[in-house]
Amino acid sequence: MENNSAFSRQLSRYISQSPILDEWKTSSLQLRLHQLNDQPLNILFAGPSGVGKSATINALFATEEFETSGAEDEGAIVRFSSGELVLWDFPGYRLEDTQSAMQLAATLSEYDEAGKPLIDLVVVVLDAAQQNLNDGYQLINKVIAPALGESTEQRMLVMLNKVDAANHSYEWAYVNESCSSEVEIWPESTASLLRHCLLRDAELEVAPVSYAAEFSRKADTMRPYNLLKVMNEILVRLPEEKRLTLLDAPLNQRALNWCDSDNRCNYLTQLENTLFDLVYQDAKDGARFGGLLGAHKGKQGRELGYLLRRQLHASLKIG
Ligand SMILES: Nc1nc2c(ncn2[C@@H]2O[C@H](COP(=O)(O)OP(=O)(O)OP(=O)(O)O)[C@@H](O)[C@H]2O)c(=O)[nH]1
Ligand SMILES: [Mg+2]
Repeated sequence: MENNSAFSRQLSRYISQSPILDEWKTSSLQLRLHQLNDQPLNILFAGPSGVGKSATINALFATEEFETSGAEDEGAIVRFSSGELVLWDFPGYRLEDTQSAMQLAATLSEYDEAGKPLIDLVVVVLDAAQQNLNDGYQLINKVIAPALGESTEQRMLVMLNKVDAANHSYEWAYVNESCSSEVEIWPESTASLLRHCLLRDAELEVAPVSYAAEFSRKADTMRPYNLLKVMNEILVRLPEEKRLTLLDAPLNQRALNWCDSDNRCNYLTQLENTLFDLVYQDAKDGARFGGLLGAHKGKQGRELGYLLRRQLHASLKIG
């Protein structure tokens, strides 16, 4: 089935079947996809207990299709693997737990056979609804930043989960099934505070992303909020050659999983652009012309844009 095929495999099939792409373009695109294929990618999720690390992984990916290890032992690191992607779900961090801090620091200091850092990205999840973010803050400041050193800003993403629970006084706007803009007022001020403190204490320029892995509604529906924004933030922090590995893993295809956002930007367009630039070398911002992905590169660029969107939308089960 189309939706279950790995992103790059299906895209490669579309490219070879396209009547519009000429022989030269077809082979250069296939070569590029080949270069991007099978690149190992490790993403580690860390944060205090109960902040929603596992919920975030489950919102992003169809984890039931992943191989799991470590889940049988309580308090152990759980690893989800699919193809070349490994997601590390670290147990909840507590300030006084020096052993788990040492285990995390040691993992972040590991190198692969090629001499590159084993962990490509650390996603720090914090609970925006919590009054006290000290555990999470110290985790960044005392454990992660010292272990990542100069690469901290590139290799760490800070995310504020549970925006739905953070602002207790706001009312869910049911009009058009969309979130009221106040939903982010409290998380946004928390994000600013975190940003200020990390700059002051660790000279780190970090912009936390607010989202909800499980946005709870009054009605019985529950779906994530700002998940495409999260996906973009993860993708742009990965080494270029590893980005396709993320899309090749089975993504969550629950209905409307990717649709709710703060609408400050068209996050789907952003994702399409990043992917287009990755596959069609020398392209910038999706080479859009008249809003059409790839059209600035002529007929063949437009065709790749069309094929890429088709497969991306199938992978996310949208549109
Ligand atoms: N309201 C709300 N609840 C959430 C959200 N995300 C997760 N939760 C709930 O928060 C609780 C903890 O989520 P988990 O994913 O188990 O948290 P965790 O960080 O993996 O916790 P540990 O594995 O114990 O460290 C669960 O009851 C989730 O249903 C969210 O966006 N909004
Ligand atoms: Mg968990």
